[in-house]
Amino acid sequence: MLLKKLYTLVFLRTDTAILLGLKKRGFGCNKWNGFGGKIEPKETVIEAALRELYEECCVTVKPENLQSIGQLEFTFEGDPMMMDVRVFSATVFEGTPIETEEMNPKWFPYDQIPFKDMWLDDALWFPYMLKGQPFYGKFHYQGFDKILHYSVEELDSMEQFYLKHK
Ligand code: 8OG
Repeated sequence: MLLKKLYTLVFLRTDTAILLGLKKRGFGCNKWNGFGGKIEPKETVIEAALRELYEECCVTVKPENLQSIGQLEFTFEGDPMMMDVRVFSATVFEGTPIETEEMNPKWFPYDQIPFKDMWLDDALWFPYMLKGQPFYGKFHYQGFDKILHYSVEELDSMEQFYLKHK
């Protein structure tokens, strides 16, 4: 049986750049990524996304300014746990990103995204996110450095996707 754990992942964007954070500890340490983490009991996905964003870079986003843009599912050879990652983006936010115990934030122009220092799969689904195309990606890893197989599907909307996958 496949077990499932929910995670959030938030990207702040401007017209010219995307905010990434260099993860300083734990899973994905030393990789650039968006801001997010596990959902706590009794929290909604949106609440968790906003809490993690604030904890990791001290930026606030109003729930209505959080755009649901994708879902990612990660499985690892020999591991029954599936990571179900809900991806969001926001262009309206308050505060200046600052370094925290978990992340060191930095703005990257869109043509300078550091894919070689990010999760391998990111290069495969970032193009959808960057053009605002809702997506559903599935990646099956062997270890953390090899993708055995994957798919990325374009969706009409995330709302329709979640209605079908309830
Ligand atoms: O709580 P923790 O920091 O361990 O949560 C992991 C975060 O990393 C969470 O935001 C989801 C995110 N994440 C993965 N796998 C991948 C991946 O392959 N690519 C990206 N961009 N983020 C990932 O868990």
